[in-house]
Amino acid sequence: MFKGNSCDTIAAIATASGAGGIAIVRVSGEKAQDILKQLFIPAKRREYFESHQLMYGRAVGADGAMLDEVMAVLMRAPASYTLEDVAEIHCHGGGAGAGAVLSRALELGARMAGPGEFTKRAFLNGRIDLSRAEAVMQLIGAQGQAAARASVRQLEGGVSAFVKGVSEETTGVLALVEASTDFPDEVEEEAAAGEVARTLSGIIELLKRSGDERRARVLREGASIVLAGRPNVGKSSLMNALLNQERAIVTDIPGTTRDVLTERLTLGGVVAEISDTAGRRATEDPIEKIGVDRARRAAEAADVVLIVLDAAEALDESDAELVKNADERAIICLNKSDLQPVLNAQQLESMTGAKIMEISAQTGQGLSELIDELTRRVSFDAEEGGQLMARRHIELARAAAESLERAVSAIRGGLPLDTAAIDIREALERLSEITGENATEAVIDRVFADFCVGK
Ligand SMILES: Nc1nc2c(ncn2[C@@H]2O[C@H](COP(=O)(O)OP(=O)(O)OP(=O)(O)O)[C@@H](O)[C@H]2O)c(=O)[nH]1
Ligand SMILES: [Mg+2]
Repeated sequence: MFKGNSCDTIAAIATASGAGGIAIVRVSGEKAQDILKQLFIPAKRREYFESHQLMYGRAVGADGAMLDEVMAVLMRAPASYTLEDVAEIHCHGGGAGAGAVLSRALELGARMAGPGEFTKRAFLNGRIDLSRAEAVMQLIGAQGQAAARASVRQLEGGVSAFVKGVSEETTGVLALVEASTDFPDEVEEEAAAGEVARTLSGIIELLKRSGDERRARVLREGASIVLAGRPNVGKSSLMNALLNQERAIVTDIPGTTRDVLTERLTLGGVVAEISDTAGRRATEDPIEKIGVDRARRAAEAADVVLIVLDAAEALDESDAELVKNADERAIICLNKSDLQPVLNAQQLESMTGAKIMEISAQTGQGLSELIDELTRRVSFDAEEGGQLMARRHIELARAAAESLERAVSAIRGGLPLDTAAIDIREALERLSEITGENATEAVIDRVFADFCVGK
């Protein structure tokens, strides 16, 4: 672990740019207190720079002229975000006042902070581990409550605790491996090998589950739901009904929708994207052709595919193809079930194992059941421990699992137990990179480069 350059003092505007109630200038480092005392004049003398005491007063320039009317607070080390002396000056929003205050802080000896540099200091000074620092950034960018909850859990140390648990178990296995090589007379190698392989398999399972990329992506970015079906079955009508707004154009002319139309939808606290697409049919129209092609690609990449059929019409070839190719992502929506039925669920059941729901986009029949089903599919128990969210963590968990798999196959292949030790150590190494214990400067720089300035 190396230390930050604590002699230098950094400053930045910590709030988002643009109009807003307040804009905060944050200063951290040895000179923070000194800088605050020079640029801030409190209205009341008696509350003069007590730590963690919000003060009212004026921010002034070199000539003593007022830059802004502000509130200011000094947080003395180590009780601060960075563990250093931190000063915050709360200016009127809009950026002009904060800009002037920041310039003054720079004149007084601070330097402009890089992206995430305050949080980086919190990490380098040992207040938080790397996974918690990353949680701060995820929380800022969180889409929907589930992502926010997952970030908060990570901020509270969920990832650190998970990594610690897995590492301890793996270390236990390593100890057994080492004992069997160091004291061959006392440890029965065959029995030990069996136990090592079993325990490692359990750990591998756990790592793989926590590194499920699809669940992580759904948490980070939201699930994608795509409507598919032939023209005129009511895809756009269903999109509008689910969104509760007249978003897509609906007409009785087949081929109305030409392009992919995407909107946001929140289902059980998870943000999802729903896309309406062009009805699939063979066509000579070059524009429609492109639309149909895009529809196919959108459905291929989706987390959930809503296959829409017209219950008042017999199944045609393109319907049948969609139904036959329905996989576990599909929900078959038998739309227009308010009309005299020609097609029913029983007929379809023999063709597919996919979930079939009778609905009407027009009357709203069956829609709440469909929404429940969608919610169930896009939201999983985000409270469940151990789901990693950040790409970096997932890659490391996967690399650790691969190392352990090599260890298991060496043991199962009858190789001496100590050959597995190298792979087990490697897995432990990868795990410790998640919390940053062994992170190199390059890794740390990469993590913080994605942060915003001022955080
Ligand atoms: N009775 C009834 N009519 C419906 C229902 N859903 C849609 N329609 C009608 O079916 C026609 C086609 O609806 P759209 O939503 O435009 O169909 P689409 O699948 O988007 O069609 P394309 O964009 O051409 O692929 C319109 O006249 C709708 O009013 C329904 O549940 N019941
Ligand atoms: Mg349409």
